[in-house]
Amino acid sequence: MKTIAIVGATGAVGQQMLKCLEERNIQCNLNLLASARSKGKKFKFFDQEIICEELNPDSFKDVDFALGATENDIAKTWIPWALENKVIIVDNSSAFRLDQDVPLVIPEINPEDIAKNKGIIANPNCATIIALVALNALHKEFKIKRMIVTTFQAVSGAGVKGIQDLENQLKDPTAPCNAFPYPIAYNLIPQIGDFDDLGISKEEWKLQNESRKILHDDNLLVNCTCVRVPILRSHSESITIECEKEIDITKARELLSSAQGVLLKDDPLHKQYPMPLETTDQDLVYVGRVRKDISDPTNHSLSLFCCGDQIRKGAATNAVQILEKLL
Ligand code: 11C
Repeated sequence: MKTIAIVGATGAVGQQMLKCLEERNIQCNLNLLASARSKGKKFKFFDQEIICEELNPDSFKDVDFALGATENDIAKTWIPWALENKVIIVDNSSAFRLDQDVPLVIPEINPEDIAKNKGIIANPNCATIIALVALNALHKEFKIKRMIVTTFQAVSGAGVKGIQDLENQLKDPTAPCNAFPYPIAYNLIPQIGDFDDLGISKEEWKLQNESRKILHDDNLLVNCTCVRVPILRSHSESITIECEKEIDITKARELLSSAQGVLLKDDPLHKQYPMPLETTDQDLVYVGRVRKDISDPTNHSLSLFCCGDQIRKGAATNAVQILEKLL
């Protein structure tokens, strides 16, 4: 039986990885690794009780695969330890995503890239995963040249602290902000990550650079505004695409209705469209509000709205799907 380690096992994504392994019936020897603070915490996995251990250079001696759910600086510390022990790593941090030797994979889109790994496979950013799962079938048919995206990102993207900030501030709007620069309850914040000289945030650059890598298209144009909203764990995105081929809306809906990982919920006259409350704690990306971009008289553009669970498909589920391919 293979030995799998979850590194960062006690965080929101690490805990979801554990649940995903169980849900998908991945039987294994499981090692749970985290900081000294979490050493000794106990978690259930199938019918076993697993005790969390402190991450250290010897943690990877008998490990075959590691799922990484740590911040970049921690990932940069432990991943070399794991590589020395020939562990294959699926890492959810952004530390190695754009490295040439590191495939960046959404299993519905570019599973073939997994085979090019040299020990690390990177899991993309959650907003990127949700957008590209929604767009993949359209890209294959119409060839997207340009994307204009506005995201509405859940507080879970900032981890357990983000969830706690929202829950506390909904009860008491003066409760402190630990994960965000401003209160998030009854508010929204048009900043995710630091800005550069162009006024573009790190999260907005990720959407461009990661999408180019996953779709193997360095010319893809992406303009994005990332916004944090007071929603617990589903990201939503309003997307307009401009394509090489003329858009056939009926064909677009047909493609979306059978696209892998997508649930088409698109009947606006009956108030049927994706919403983050409904996409919480499940693995599909819901797509709706599919329509012509009426500002493009050439009929090469289309707009849609999509939602997906940030902790699941945006992070843990995608990583576990990659692991399944490796297994
Ligand atoms: C957020 N998307 O919602 C971020 C969290 O690159 O994996 C994930 C950051 C990343 O805050």
